Amino acid sequence: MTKRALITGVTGQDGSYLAEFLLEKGYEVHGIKRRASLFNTDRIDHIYQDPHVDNKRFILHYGDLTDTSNLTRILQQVQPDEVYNLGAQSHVAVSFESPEYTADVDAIGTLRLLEGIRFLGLDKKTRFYQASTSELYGLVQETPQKETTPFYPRSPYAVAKMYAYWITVNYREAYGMYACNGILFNHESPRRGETFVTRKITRGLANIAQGLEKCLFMGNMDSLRDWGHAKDYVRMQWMMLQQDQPKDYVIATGAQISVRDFIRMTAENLGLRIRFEGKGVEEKGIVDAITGNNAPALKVGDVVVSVDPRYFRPAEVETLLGDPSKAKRELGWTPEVTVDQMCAEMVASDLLEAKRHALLRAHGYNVPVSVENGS
Ligand code: NDP
Ligand code: GDR
Repeated sequence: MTKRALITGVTGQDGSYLAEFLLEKGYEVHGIKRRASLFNTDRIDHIYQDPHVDNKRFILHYGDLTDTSNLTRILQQVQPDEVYNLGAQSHVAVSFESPEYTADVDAIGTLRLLEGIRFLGLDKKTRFYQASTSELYGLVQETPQKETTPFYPRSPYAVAKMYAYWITVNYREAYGMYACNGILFNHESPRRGETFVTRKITRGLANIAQGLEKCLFMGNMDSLRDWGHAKDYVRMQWMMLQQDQPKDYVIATGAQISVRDFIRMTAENLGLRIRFEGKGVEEKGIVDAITGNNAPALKVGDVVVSVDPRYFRPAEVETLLGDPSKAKRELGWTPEVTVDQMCAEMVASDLLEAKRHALLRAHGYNVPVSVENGS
């Protein structure tokens, strides 16, 4: 029997990789996409299947995590074996601007799905995966963070995700549902949204390398993260739903670098010499990323990476480092892509795009390159 999966957030980074992965495994994949005034299916266009042909295995439904009747109807129609709840207002900085909306989508949206499954009597059939996050650890209480580390959320996003985490546990305990949380640390790819820090860096520096932008403006570059590749992490999402018992797992690489080091890594990939400027930079003696040369004068050809306080958050998560040993031990999962390999892949992809833009410009086409990254 063909298994049927329903993915919320199918148009996002993880949703697109997961849909590909499940299609390869022979699943019938249903995805929920939001109505938007422009096409928002860039990440899944390559797996789109013409609705007019028979036996299609990739089917999209309009929907929204804020809309209970819509979600219930889709659940009833699809009767999924597995639900992957990846949909979310997923940007931490934006959650400070839109805290109520973030709570509605990320917290109550999760409840709407769980309650829909229960209400429709699918609770013994449908397995549920919740996209939980390392942001739950926030102000960290223990390093490295594992499944038993206490939570201390530091943003409206993290607080909303904390509700989602516990309501998932609660439906498992109260109704015996197969429902589990993947506590995923940051994971990236060429499909990462442009306003998350790694993509902002690879895209921004690639644009600078092609003369499309002049300066990269950053927030807190001292932040430390445990970065992995999205492809490795969606494989784990599926593995978590194939076990005898539903359990929660930390998914991470177990290695950590700073935002500043990710900038350095990107610059090295592009062969750029960069210079950090702005508050806090001089005192720390951070001047030249590539040569280690502390010469204060800006040299011709240097790329300036400047601190812009508008990218600082009202409350910051300074450091995250995960301990994935439970996932390794019980599920045999190990990440395959290192942060260096991931960075190189992201740079190659963004450089190709920047070259395309530069070429069009050189031939007189006025192609605007969006540099609005207000987060
Ligand atoms: P993205 O931001 O790339 O994707 C989010 C998806 O959610 C998009 O498809 C988006 O649709 C959709 N969405 C947003 N609001 C709604 C809504 N109101 N109703 C329905 N769908 C909505 O996130 P990622 O793919 O990176 O992350 C997937 C999930 O994992 C998220 O829940 C995120 O919070 C969580 N997570 C991510 C981590 C990471 O490092 N990437 C780490 C830990 C957890 P649209 O395309 O229309 O905007
Ligand atoms: P994060 O990811 O908040 O960890 O949430 P993000 O890439 O946005 O920030 C990581 C760190 O970089 C610092 N930073 C900047 N961040 C952005 N976006 N823009 C900047 O200019 C900038 N300068 C410095 C941030 O302050 C932060 O410390 C991501 C999301 O995918 C969540 O959905 C997910 O739950 C967590 O990862 C795990």
